Amino acid sequence: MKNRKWMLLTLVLPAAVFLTVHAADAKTVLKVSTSTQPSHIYNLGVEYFKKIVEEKTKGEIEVQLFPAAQLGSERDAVEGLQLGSLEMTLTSTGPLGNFVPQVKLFNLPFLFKDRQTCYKVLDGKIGTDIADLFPKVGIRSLGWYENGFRNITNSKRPIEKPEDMAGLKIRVMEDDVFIMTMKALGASPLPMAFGELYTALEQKTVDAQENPLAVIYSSRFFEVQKYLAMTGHFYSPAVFLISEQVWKKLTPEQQKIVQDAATQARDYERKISMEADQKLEAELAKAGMQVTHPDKAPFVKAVAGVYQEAKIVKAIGGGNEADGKKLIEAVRAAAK
Ligand code: EAX
Repeated sequence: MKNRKWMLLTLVLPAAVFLTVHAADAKTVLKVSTSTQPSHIYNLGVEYFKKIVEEKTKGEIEVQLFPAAQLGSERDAVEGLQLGSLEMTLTSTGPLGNFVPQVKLFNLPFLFKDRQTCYKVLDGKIGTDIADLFPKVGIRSLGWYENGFRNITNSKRPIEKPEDMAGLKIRVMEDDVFIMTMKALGASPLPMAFGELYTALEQKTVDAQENPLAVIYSSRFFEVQKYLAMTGHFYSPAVFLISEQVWKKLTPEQQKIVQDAATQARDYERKISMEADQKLEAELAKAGMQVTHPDKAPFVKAVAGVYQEAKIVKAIGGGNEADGKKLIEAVRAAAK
């Protein structure tokens, strides 16, 4: 009896402790940061990804989602990935052009006429070539997701034509393409992180903002904005990113599971984004917003000059204006 006790104390117990500790060690936790509310399509997409990854890796990988900018802004998230202090983020291309200038291509106004063209370009050579630049700055793309076609809301007046934008203080994402576009429409743009936007609208620091319906609805902007103009002036891609150093620590099997899950979740997220666009205009009208459907042609004409901005075209070409022009033409050709 005494021997058995001794055996237990000297052999089994340490072994059990060892296994428990190393089981915990073996588990990889992937924290994912987003800027939007839990009900937003981004987070539904990440939840979809989480389910597949945790099932396929039998719990070896745990995905933890932090929505609503709990871990900081989209720019903070990208910087966190570069440092390795954060593992993943699903972000708009808003701040991304500051890390990989070629991404500004996808920030150009009225670049895409419909979703099929977007996906063809993003999932095709152009989108893949640009995504392949990311590891150089310590991040890796797992796929182009969707934020959506952006529309303008404001608290001042209905918008039917570009002239109605005159003098509107409008919040934009932090990139010069958005700033120049709003200036071309006669508004006065204010770049600001998304997390500060609701308060800025509520306190009337700004009169207006622009986002896809899914963001406007899930962030309850209808509480602080009266007018919605369905301009669709930017198609806003999103991108699901992982820290390059985190990616390199995964086994080849884990990398395959993570990439496959990200691709499945991308298709799911795009589907629910399309569905959101179909149903949310009516929901926003029911919530009290006055909706207009301006003719887009005068807006397209008013912002055409942005495509000639040397600084932007050069950035899109990775510092070479001729390459920038070629890329823009290539997208336009694909969009035909
Ligand atoms: O990515 O900043 C924005 O307006 C974005 O659309 C939002 O953060 C979702």
